[in-house]
Order: sequence, then C-alpha cells, then structure tokens
Amino acid sequence: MNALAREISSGIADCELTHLDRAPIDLDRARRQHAVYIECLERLGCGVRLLPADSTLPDCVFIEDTAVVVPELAVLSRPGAESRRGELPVVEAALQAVRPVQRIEAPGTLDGGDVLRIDRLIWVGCGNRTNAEGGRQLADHLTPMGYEVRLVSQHGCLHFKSGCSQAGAEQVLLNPEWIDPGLFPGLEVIEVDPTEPFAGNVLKVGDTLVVDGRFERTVERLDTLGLPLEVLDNAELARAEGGLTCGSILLD
Ligand code: CIR
Repeated sequence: MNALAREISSGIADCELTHLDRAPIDLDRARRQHAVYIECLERLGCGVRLLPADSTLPDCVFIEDTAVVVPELAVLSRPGAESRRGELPVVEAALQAVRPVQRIEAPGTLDGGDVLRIDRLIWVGCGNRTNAEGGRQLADHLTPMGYEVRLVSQHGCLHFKSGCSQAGAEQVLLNPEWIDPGLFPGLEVIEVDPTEPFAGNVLKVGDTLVVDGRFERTVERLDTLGLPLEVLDNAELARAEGGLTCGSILLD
C-alpha cells in the first residue's frame, strides 16, 4: 500500500471553518502530531509520498479532499470551498504518476471527505461541500469500473466521513446524530460513544484502525471488538476541522 500526504501550511490559521469557532493552532505541535501520523502510516506498511505545503493554501494538509482514488482510476475533486481549489495541481501531478486521472468539472463540486468506499460500494454525502452534480459526475466515472455509487443527503457535519468511516471489513463506525445507520444495510454498525461526537472518523490501513486517543470511550468500544488499533493524538488539526482520514490518500 502507498499513500500520498501533504505537509501542513504555515498559513493554517486561516483555514476554512464551518462548525467550529476559530481557535489558535500551535503549528509546531500540529507538525509533531502530523509527523507521528506519517510514521504510523509507514509502520503499517505504506510508502508515503509527502508533498510540499504551500503557505497560501491554509488547508492543503487535508489532501483527502482533493481526489477520490480507486485501483483503476483517480478522480480529481473540485472542492466545495473555493479557497481550496488551488490545492489540486500538485496533487494532480502526483496522481498522474500512478493512475489515469479524470476530473469533476463545474458546476459540480466534490470533496473527497464526502466519499466513503467499502470495496465496490461508494457512498457520496451531498449537501455541504459536495453537490448532487459532483456526486453524479463521480458516479459517471466509477460506475463503468464496476462500482455502485450511492448519493445520500448529508447535513449534520462538515463531511460525510466526519460522521462515519469503515472500521472493519464489514463494519462501519458512525455517529447516529449525524449519519443515518440505515444507509448501511448488510454492514455491522458501531456507534461512537454519545459524548464523543467527532470519534466517527477513523482510518483503516489494511486490517489496522488508526484512531484518535482523545476519544477514549469509543476507542474502548473498538478495542472490545478486537480490532487492531494504532492510537494517535490529532488534537491540533482537529481545530481546523480535520480528522484522521483527511491527512492521506491511500493507494491500494
Ligand atoms: C475545511 O474546512 O475544508 C478544512 N478546514 C478541514 C477539512 C477536513 N477534511 C475532511 O474532513 N475530509
């Protein structure tokens, strides 16, 4: 497994914020936590290509939002926040080296954080950053490759995956306040602890789940289920509304 990631912009203080109030971000601490995240991916067997930051692109570390990558193809997104569209060219160049590349075109918008893939099934949360046109374009690219793309309406949290993510081969972790468990028939649904609304975003690398240790009760639930865990601290980037999936694009 390989992965793309991107360094943290020195301009991150000007990041987009939707549901959180602006709070100071300690850049050094954010970079230390990010370095631990990259080391963790490497320990789990990923060859990580770390792309350079850009001081004029506050949110560039959240590379997940810039593309949807499946083994056959990369679809470059068109972020719903205009301030983020400049993030694409560097990512596009990196993707050209590993996949055929397609694009979401205007008036479509799509953030990778709104796209959850479990094998050949793909859910796209439309409503905030991603619009229905963006979701349809993604479906047009991926359906011919044998993927089933389901457009769902999503409003409770910033991105669809802010509220849900794949936990095990057939398990989804979610916050039922934000994401309807009925979206996942046939999969086992694990709910976050109600006191930890942001705990639903975990990163599955192979069989291991990378989790944020600040969400102790949810981590305990996952541990009880016997899922192999790597526990990190994502506190600083969380102030920019970023979770654990946002920091990488996994290339499997
Ligand atoms: C934004 O609002 O776009 C960034 N501050 C946070 C993006 C986090 N990405 C994600 O949830 N996939």
